[in-house]
This record gives sequence, C-alpha cells and structure tokens, in this order.
Amino acid sequence: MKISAIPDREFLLPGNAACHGCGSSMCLRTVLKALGKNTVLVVPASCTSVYQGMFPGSAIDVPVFNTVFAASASTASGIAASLERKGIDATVVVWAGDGGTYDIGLQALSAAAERNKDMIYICYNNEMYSNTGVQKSGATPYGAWTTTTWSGKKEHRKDVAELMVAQDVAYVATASAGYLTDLYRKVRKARKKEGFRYIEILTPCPPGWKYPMDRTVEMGRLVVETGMWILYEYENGEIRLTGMSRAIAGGRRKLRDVEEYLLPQGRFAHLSREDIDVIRSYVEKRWEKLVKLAGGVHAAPAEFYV
Ligand SMILES: Cc1ncc(C[n+]2csc(CCOP(=O)(O)OP(=O)(O)O)c2C)c(N)n1
Ligand code: SF4
Repeated sequence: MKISAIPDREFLLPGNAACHGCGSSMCLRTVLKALGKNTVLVVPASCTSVYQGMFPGSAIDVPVFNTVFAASASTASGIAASLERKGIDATVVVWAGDGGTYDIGLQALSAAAERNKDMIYICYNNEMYSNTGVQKSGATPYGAWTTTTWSGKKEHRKDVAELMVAQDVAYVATASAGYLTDLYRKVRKARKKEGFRYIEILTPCPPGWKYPMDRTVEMGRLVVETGMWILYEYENGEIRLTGMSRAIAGGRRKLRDVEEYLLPQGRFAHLSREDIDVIRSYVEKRWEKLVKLAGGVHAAPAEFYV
C-alpha cells in the first residue's frame, strides 16, 4: 500500500499541544484517517487528554469522551452498548497510553476482552508515563532510565498484546510509528471486524526517550529493525509476522544489532556491556518465540509489503 492512498482529510487538527516529534500524535492522526468520521474516541488521562485541547475547543474532529485512568475499556463498553441500542452505527475506539493500559487499566481491558465487547482498544506505547514526567510503567523496557528508575529498570517489560492473544480476541496487531501505512492498513482491517480488537503501537517520545525530535520515524523503524519490537497480527487463532519483521524472519533483511537502537537514546546512555547483552538475549528469545508461534515465515500472506 502506498502512503498516497491514505485520505487527505484530517481529524487530528494542526496547532494542537503535542510536543514536536510526538510519535503518539503522529499515529493518532493516521489512526483517525483510517477510522473515518463515524468514530467515538475514549481517552483516559494521558498526553492525549492534554494535546487534544481544552473544552469547548478540541483538536480532535470526532466525538471524544475523556474518562478516568482505570476505566477506559469499561467506559467504551457502555458507549458501544448504548450506541447499539439506539441503532447508531459508529466505531467505539479506546486510545490509551501504556500506563493506562499495562498498569491501571488492565483489569477493565481484560474484562472487556472477556466479554468480547464490540470495540477497538488501541494502546499507544511510549514505554512510560510521559504526561506526568516520565515514570516507569509495566511497558518500560529493561535498562531504561525513567524518573523512578534512575539506574535503569531492573525487570523486562510485560507484553499486553500477547495477553490479548492468550484471551483469543477477534484481532490483535502490533504496529510502529516508523511504518504508518502498515498501521493504517491494520486499523482499516480492525474496523471491519466485529467483537473485541486490540492494536498496540510503539510510539517514540523525544523528551522521555531523550533523542532529538526529528528522529521519531527513525526510532520507530530502528526498534523493529533491531527486533526490539516485532510486527505481527493475530486472527482466527493464527499469528503472522508482518512488514519489516516478516522480511527479517524470511531472511530478506538482516536483523540490526540492538546497540543501533539503544545508543541514540539518552534513556539508555548509562547501560553497561552486560546490560546490553541482557537486552540482546531477550530480543533473541522473543524472536525465536514469535517466529515459532507464527509457524515460520511461510505462514505470512503475500500482501504485506516491506
Ligand atoms: C488514578 C490516577 N492516577 C494518576 C493520575 C495522574 N496521571 C495523569 S496522566 C498520567 C500518565 C499517563 O501515562 P500513559 O497512560 O502512559 O500515557 P502518556 O502520558 O504516556 O501519554 C498520570 C499518572 C490520574 N490522572 N489518575
Ligand atoms: S511527552 Fe512524549 S508522548 Fe507526550 S506529547 Fe510529548 S512527545 Fe508526545
């Protein structure tokens, strides 16, 4: 798919309050283009609830319901039920950060998935609580500096996309700010499905990750090219690697070393050789696991571009 196929119409308006180079707002712009105007967005406390603007103004040109941190999936469940009852055709979409997904919103998310509520839940994962000044979240990777992990986080991140696969929801996909047409295509696909759908996007954040703001797309690509983030989708009981991850697993692209991704970021500046080795072997293990789950590279359909 070519980037020119993405519609010109904007639903995230220019002049909003996101930082320059914000991966989250860049992806929300693409996601809303894929969803179109019949969309109701549910946004918990996060950077988005700030850069969307203050009532009565809004930088988002679809209805937005701001909700409490813990309850985005339950709020969206209620809205979806009410729209269905009134016969209104609209897609209800949660747009939540990793703090609001991995940590405080997890039980509501898991319960909505269990009930197979008809909604799309999108987690934009910038790997920390950005809005309140860069605190560690369950999505923060091993070794990363945050204001609550000064000498680097000691644990590996958990993986909510894999939890959603384990719950066997209608559709799960991972995406990255480095590959916007891939994101667009996955959101379009999710929109056409029914039941509970989960998409997680890796969205780099220049102030939190400490890299120059013009390198967001590069970070979004490096994270995939080094295997630190794996692009895949899950439907009908099968996992398929997609895009660049599929190309790497198929031997058409070489996996780059994790250092190429870690070194440009200030949040990893303190890492020792041993720390980098821990990350390297973590990446190798996840690759093996995902490629095995995907049944090898041949299971991937041909329509995915690199
Ligand atoms: C129950 C509760 N605890 C804490 C907060 C303060 N708070 C507002 S936004 C935020 C950070 C959200 O982080 P994340 O979900 O990762 O989104 P991001 O800020 O990274 O966009 C926090 C902790 C809150 N609003 N409610
Ligand atoms: S702090 Fe990060 S996530 Fe928040 S608006 Fe700025 S760049 Fe975006």
